[in-house]
Amino acid sequence: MDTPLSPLQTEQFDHDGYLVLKGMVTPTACDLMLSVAHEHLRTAVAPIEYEADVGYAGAPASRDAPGGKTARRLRDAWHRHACFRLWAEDRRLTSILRALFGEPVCITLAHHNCVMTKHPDFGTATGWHRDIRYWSFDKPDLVSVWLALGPENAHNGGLKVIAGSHRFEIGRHQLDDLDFLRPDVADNQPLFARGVSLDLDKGDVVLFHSGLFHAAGRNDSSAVKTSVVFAYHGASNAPVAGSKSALAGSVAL
Ligand SMILES: O=C(O)CCC(=O)C(=O)O
Repeated sequence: MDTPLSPLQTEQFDHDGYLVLKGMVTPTACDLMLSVAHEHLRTAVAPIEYEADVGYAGAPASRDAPGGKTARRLRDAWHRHACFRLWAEDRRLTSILRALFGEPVCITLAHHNCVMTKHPDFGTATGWHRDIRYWSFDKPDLVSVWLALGPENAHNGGLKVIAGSHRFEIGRHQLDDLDFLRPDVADNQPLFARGVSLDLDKGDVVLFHSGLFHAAGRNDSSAVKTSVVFAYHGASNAPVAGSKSALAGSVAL
């Protein structure tokens, strides 16, 4: 694709730190990914990260507690099934990322690389954070790619974002030990007030910069919410030697 994004879309991504691409993935491709995810959830195909492992507020205390085996992430989507890999290396997507990074791109096999689920029971909310907390790279400059396999909104725990927050200077006192924005800090209140919920339909894709603050609520619907999430970096942006990002490896696309 010669011009994968319009100048306006490129400007939106730079300015807001995120960009929604409506209907990028066909319902057929989404349904295949959904059916594989459901089967892997049903038969508990490893590796799985459970709500109890994530340990967010309200999560079951252990895997043996009620709801402790509620899946949060079907990890390693890249190796899990070809349908996820096909999406991760979709030429339309990689040309967009190449244009945004201004160089060839790699996918990191460290966080995210997963199918993310949010269950009505025991699925927990996620506080405001920047995804860069998951990785160690020379530059804090990755892009997460979130594919909605069904509707996502404020009711079922969809993403909320603070536009432009990838450029905000944040003081250490605003963050907790895990780099979440502290709900009790006065300086954070104007940031929270700027948060908006994204309304996504099946096949919609959100690209967001690893510096963008985002969060998500609980799932108050009756259906599991399922999304596929990968992250990418420019080929010249190397993982820090010895870090989890380096150990997990990246694949050049
Ligand atoms: O679905 C959620 O709760 C938010 C997920 C998220 O932002 C993350 O895991 O980094």
